[in-house]
Amino acid sequence: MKAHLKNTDLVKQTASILGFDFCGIAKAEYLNEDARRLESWLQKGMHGSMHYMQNHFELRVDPEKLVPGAKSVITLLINYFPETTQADTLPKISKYAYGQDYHEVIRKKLHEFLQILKNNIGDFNGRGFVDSAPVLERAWAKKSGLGWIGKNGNLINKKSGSFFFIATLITDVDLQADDVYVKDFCGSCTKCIDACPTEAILPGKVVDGSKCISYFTIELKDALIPDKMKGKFDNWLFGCDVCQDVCPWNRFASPHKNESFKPIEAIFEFNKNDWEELTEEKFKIIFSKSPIKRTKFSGIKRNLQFIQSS
Ligand code: B12
Ligand code: SF4
Ligand code: SF4
Repeated sequence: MKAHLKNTDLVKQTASILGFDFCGIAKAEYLNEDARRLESWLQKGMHGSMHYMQNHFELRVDPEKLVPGAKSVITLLINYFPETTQADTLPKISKYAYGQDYHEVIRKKLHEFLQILKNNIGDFNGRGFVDSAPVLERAWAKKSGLGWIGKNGNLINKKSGSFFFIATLITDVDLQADDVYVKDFCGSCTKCIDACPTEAILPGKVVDGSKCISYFTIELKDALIPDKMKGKFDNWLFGCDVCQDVCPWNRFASPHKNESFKPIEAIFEFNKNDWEELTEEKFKIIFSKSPIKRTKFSGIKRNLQFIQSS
């Protein structure tokens, strides 16, 4: 068997052994169209106060800048759709934050991934990323045939919907790319646009980050949520799942079996009073391994106050 086919098999097998649900491969190349979309998004200020999005433009659109000699981009999806969801009366937490912090869980897996590949192939240049690096993860997932970008901006897989984390491995190993062509199955549906509480979903698959509840409740640091958003948060305390919950393709979502994403008890137990009475010390203990720590204790208190005053 030719070396690149043998290595491609190894990549796909390793992904499955390490518990990734889908694995796709794309040829590493400059992301022309995505660069234009990103540029226009930034120019319109849709990143709000997420200043990190303005940095490293060239790294985001050119894999060669992150890994010199890059030949292949491997995209890995990992399901986080839970078996049960919160009771309707509780302050809402986005499903991705029910369990342990995915950054840490996936980072460990990516490290193991690279180690397994190196043990078999020999040394090569390769770097794994999940969420926090200047990489257009959705664009690579689309390019490697794992799904299409929905009108709600999310990567949607026809078999399983959109409740997936995306991880990216860029390498100078030559691999067989997957078929890029994946049809867009949104059709004439507009459910996500109609349901978005803050009208953050614009035509042309553009999501105005600066209007998204996820931005206000997680990314907006040390600032108050603007009054004009009052009455629009529909009890979301951390993140927002509305545009995914209404998406017909998420009827095909099946519960994950990942122990690390098992919900922590507080998510299903804390009502408004419990959140209100929560002290900083307890917050730090209960959420020490949770993605919720990103917004810090002060962020959670601000969000709580905001939804209570709405
Ligand atoms: C900044 C950010 C946010 C911001 C801004 C959102 C946004 N629209 O960009 C905020 C805080 C609002 C946010 C919210 C959420 N996020 Co977020 N976020 C990111 C981050 C760090 C960067 C995204 C980015 O580069 N945005 C800039 C815009 C311009 O790029 P983009 O949305 O990725 O779209 C690109 C492509 O999709 C492409 N594209 C779109 N349509 C088309 C059509 C064609 C024809 C072509 C060629 C290209 C194309 O163009 C864009 C530029 O390349 C990524 C991680 C990463 N490094 O990629 C996670 C990420 C996108 N987020 C993720 C998640 C899970 C969420 C939430 C669901 C969390 C939640 N429940 O609260 C929400 C969903 C909101 C939404 N509807 O988009 C996941 C997405 C998983 C998936 N299945 O798609 C990611 C990949 C994190 C991860 N590693 O798993 N997020
Ligand atoms: S996550 Fe919520 S606020 Fe953000 S685009 Fe989707 S529905 Fe709108
Ligand atoms: S709700 Fe409809 S329009 Fe929105 S992403 Fe899903 S299929 Fe596409």
